[in-house]
Amino acid sequence: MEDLTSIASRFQRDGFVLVENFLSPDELTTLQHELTRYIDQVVPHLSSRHVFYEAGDNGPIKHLTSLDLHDDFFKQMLSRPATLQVVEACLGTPAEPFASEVFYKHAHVGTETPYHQDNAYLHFDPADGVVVWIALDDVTLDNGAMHYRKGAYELGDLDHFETNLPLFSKQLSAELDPAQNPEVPALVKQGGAAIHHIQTPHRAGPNRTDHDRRAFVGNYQGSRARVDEQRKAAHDAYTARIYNEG
Ligand SMILES: O=C(O)CCC(=O)C(=O)O
Repeated sequence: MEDLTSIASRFQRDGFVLVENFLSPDELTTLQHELTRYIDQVVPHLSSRHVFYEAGDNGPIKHLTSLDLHDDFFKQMLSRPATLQVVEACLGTPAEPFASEVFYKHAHVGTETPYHQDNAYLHFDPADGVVVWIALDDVTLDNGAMHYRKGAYELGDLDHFETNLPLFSKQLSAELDPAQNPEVPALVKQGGAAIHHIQTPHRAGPNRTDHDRRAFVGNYQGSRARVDEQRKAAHDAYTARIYNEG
C-alpha cells in the first residue's frame, strides 16, 4: 500500500481516494471466506432490519447491515488497525469505528445504488467521517462500480428526497455540475479500497456480468463529530413508517 501522506492528500483534494492492495492477499481470502460463512450461518437468524434482498424476503442478498453486532470476525475487521490509521490520516483527527456493512451485487440481478451522501444516513455534525469500501471482487464498469463526484464533498450536506424504500431510503435531490464535480468511477481490484468522505455524493451501477461484485464497508466517526440526535430521530421516524407501511 502507498504511504499515508499521499493517500490523505488525494482524499482531502477530491473527497475520495482509491487504494490498491489495501488488504494483503491472505486478508482478502479470509474476508471472502468469512463472508460466505456469515451468509450461511448468521444471515438465516437475522431480522429484516439487518439483511436486505433484491426482492422480497429471500433470494439474492443486496445488503447486510451491522455485521459487527452479530459476529466477532466482522467486529475485528471494522476495527482493523491499518484501516483506522488510513482513516485518521484522511480526517486529520482520531477516529472510531461506527458501523459495518456489505453491499452485495449478485451477477445479473444486482441493481443500482442511487446517488446519495452517507451523512444523510449518519447525521454527523460536524461531518467528520470516512467510509472505507473494500472490494472483494475486481470492480468494472459493468459489474457495479462506485462512482464519485470529485470535490463535491466541499458542498456540505445536500438535500435528499425520501424514496420510501427500506434500503437507500434517501436519494440526492441536487443535480451537480459535471464541469465542477466530474463523476469518477472507482475501478479497484479485489483487496483494494475506495475511501470516501461522508459528504461525497456517490452511486453504483447494476451488475450486468456473470460474476458477483461484493464489498465490505466500514463507517468511521472522527473525534469531533457528534450524531445530531434531532436529525437522527427524524430519520428513524421516517424509516419506521416505511417498515410499518411495507
Ligand atoms: O456498493 C454499493 O453499491 C454502494 C456502496 C455505498 O453506497 C457506500 O458504501 O456508501
